[in-house]
Amino acid sequence: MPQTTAVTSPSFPAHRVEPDRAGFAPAEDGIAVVRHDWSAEEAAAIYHAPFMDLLLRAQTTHRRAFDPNKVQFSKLLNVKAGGCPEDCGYCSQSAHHDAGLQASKLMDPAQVIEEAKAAKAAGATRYCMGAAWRSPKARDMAPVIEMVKGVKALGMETCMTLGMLSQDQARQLADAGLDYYNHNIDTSERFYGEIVRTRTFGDRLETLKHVEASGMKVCCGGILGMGEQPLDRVEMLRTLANLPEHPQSVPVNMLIPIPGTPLAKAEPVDPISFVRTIALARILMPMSDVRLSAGRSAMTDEMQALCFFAGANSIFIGDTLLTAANPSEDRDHLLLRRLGMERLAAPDLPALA
Ligand code: SAM
Ligand code: DTB
Ligand code: SF4
Repeated sequence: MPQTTAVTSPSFPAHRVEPDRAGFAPAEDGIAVVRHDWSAEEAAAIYHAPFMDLLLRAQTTHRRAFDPNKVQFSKLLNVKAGGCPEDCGYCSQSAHHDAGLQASKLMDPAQVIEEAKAAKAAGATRYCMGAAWRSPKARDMAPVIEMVKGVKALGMETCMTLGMLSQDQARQLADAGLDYYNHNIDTSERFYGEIVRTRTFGDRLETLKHVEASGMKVCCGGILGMGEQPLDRVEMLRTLANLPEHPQSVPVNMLIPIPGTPLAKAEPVDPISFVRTIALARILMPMSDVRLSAGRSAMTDEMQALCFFAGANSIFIGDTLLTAANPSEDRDHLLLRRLGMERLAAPDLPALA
């Protein structure tokens, strides 16, 4: 019998139910069962299940904890572009590749706060600031902390992705009020070395431990379409689901192939396999936000709709991610309107007009 912890959403009464053999409570129990002991066989069986069974199960799981017609909006800002010493094969910002990107210095915090105001006006409830660093230097901490405090003062949730963090740096960011730290494992442990050679999978887990210990929420996911096998997608998600705490936010990116990077000519991922991965993330981590992240510009509306049905409940809004394109505000609003979906409003933000 797998170990389970019953976790309820605010709208459901707290009670404990026995999961079925695959670890799921019957749908009518209205409860999300959070497990940390998924076996490789179980996770692979879910990923490879008949598509209709998989989607129904993912959507049923989703409804136990979330309003299925609401989507959370996050906005990204690259606060320090390019010149990164890491060699991540997908990234336009690595100094190892020639993607033609102009490197920049760390932005002025006042300017970042102005940009955040515009994002809030566009409906974003979370502001995510990224820097192309292996890890922040001591002198970077003061301006970064000023950014966190300024953006939080606008009533937005804050997220940062600055590379590896020491325990002390994680504590400083937590003390400044940073809500989330994004640090992706990107793929399975066995495939990781094919994509990144300047750090290890273990290095990533080490930073995640520091983030978790600091009390910040963890945002951790990966990328599909880098030449990985289905097993790598399953194992990536199983690694996250078997952590002592599930990441509160799980971004699933579809590779944006960037000319000049080693993955510029990677074979695109099959959309059905992408949706399967979203569904698996939702099923393995029933209480976590699953973000349909990079790559939406290359997705059809129908593919995005299937991703929402499979349990994705968050997107990045705005024309630009960090360096690459994202769908326009108009396209996103039209899509959500066609689907009868709405932005998830933060308690202190007005509903979308
Ligand atoms: N330097 C920090 C780090 O790597 O931790 C943060 C920035 S990094 C750009 C954040 C994440 O964006 C990566 O871990 C990867 O998952 C995703 N990403 C980067 N380039 C991408 C691309 N071309 N297509 C899809 N996702 C990408
Ligand atoms: C994540 O998983 N995806 C975001 C965020 N975390 C930082 C970044 C996507 C980057 C896409 C490529 C680019 O804009 O350069
Ligand atoms: Fe640097 Fe992050 Fe890009 Fe890797 S993904 S090269 S660490 S900016």
